[in-house]
Amino acid sequence: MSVSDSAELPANPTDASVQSELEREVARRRTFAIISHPDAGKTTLTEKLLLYAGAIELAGAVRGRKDRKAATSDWMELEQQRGISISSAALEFELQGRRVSLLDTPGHKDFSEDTYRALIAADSVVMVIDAANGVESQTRKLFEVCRRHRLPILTFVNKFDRPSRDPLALLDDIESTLGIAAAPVNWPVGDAERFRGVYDIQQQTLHLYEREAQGQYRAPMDISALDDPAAKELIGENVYAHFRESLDVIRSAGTHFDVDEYLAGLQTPVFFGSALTNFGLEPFLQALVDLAPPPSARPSDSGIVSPVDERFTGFVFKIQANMDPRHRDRIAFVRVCSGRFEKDMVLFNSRVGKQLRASRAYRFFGRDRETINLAYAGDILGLVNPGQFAIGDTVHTGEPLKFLGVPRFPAEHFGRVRLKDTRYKQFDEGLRQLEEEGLMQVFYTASGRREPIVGVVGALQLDVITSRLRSEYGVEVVIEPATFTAARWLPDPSAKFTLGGQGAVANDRLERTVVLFSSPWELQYFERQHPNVTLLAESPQGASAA
Ligand SMILES: Nc1nc2c(ncn2[C@@H]2O[C@H](COP(=O)(O)OP(=O)(O)OP(=O)(O)O)[C@@H](O)[C@H]2O)c(=O)[nH]1
Ligand SMILES: [Mg+2]
Repeated sequence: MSVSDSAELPANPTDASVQSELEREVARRRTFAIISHPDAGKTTLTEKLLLYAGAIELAGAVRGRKDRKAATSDWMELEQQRGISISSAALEFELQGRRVSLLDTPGHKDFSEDTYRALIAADSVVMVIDAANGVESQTRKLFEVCRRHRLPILTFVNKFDRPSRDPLALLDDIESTLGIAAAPVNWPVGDAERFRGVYDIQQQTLHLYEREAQGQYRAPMDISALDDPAAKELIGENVYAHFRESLDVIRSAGTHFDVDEYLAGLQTPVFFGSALTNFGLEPFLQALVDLAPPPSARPSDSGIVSPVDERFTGFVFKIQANMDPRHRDRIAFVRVCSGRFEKDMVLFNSRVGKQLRASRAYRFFGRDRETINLAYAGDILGLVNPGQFAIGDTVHTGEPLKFLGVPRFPAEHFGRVRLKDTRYKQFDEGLRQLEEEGLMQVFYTASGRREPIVGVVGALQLDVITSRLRSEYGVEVVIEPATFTAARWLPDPSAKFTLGGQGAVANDRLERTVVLFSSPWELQYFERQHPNVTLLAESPQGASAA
């Protein structure tokens, strides 16, 4: 789904006289995803943006002491144990008259399917770069997806409280590695323990910070002029001289920020700071409010859908079970693409052609939820999902339509799940619900339904399955490696074929035939031997040919 230029949005979100309620509400929505290589600081930055937006009073930590509050967006038990994000989290809050929806995504490649789907739900992106590491491999891959969808990108170069690369070299890295113009909006003063703050290039002011012990509260900040002797003294002669030198280079020869270039995805404004110590956060948050675009029009199979189109449309980009241990329900996360959602609305799901009443709708703040009665294009809406939705479904009122392009990746890692106790019912229910989330695919071979094969995109997801079956369904399993590398559905049940080697024939939950191949070579051989047999890399409901 690419961002289209044809969105006709009113320029002034507060000009009530000429706008409908729908236009006003859409114009004030800002929906963005935070992306990067693992560990660059997405979750920490998310937490601090919430702090600076006033959405939380005390910032939690990704991996802290036991008595320290956890980060809002890493709410899952396994995330807190490991100090990494596993699943994307949606956070919605009000800020300066805007309705902001933020998606914190996992950086690890094993969870990248979830990240790609969150990107599809966003209108713009925050790209985080570790100041010591520069542009890393996973950032590069995610950037390519952003470019394909023409998503505007703001860049935050993080961890300047640690020894960092030269800021000029970092800009150069962004430009040469990613092929996008990088326009510094502010410039760092010092690094590591001599990191003092940032200089706002446009406003020509120095923002000098003091460290706040654990970064739980806002860091005290002073604003002064570039030549202020007191500021110079505070910064220190050497650091100041070096900073001035590189600032002069950037002011004379650097890329200048241009909002249209940013919105077109041709340029990324770059901010420097430290999410951990709360340096450089308010200028960044302000830029998000000022620069990030409102919802744009989106292509569907029946033409471009404008966000201010009266009818309600949206698509499911994520399903998550058991977010709230008290409710134990399954939530379908819907990105609203047009119109106005009302509680109890009768919606259609274009895949199943059935109507349903949206009687329970929520907005989310990490794990926390709030019942809502209304939502507008741009919002991330949570609908309680007793098995009605699959990832990629379009929900709508009015004439049928489908939004395309919610990615599904074929499984590449396989394991055999063995139940270690007798709670078979819970085991089966857990597998079914986690499969619905898109965490894995489940296949049954001759050894029966008690020892299914699961297929995942990244091997770490096997750990997630084991952990979540234990904590959410109360069943102990072990997952042993299975030597398959690909699964392919056979849409024609009467297709004749022979399978040699280590491959296996299995069924999915709906008794459809799936062939499990033990190597890419075996798959290729099969295709050559059976030119008339159609193989699908996805289950046939939302299938694309392999
Ligand atoms: N020194 C320093 N450490 C930071 C900063 N920001 C984050 N960290 C640390 O870096 C580690 C990773 O931070 P996260 O916020 O979990 O990174 P992430 O990008 O969300 O990681 P994944 O979600 O697993 O991809 C944690 O130990 C953080 O405390 C920073 O500005 N300075
Ligand atoms: Mg994270």
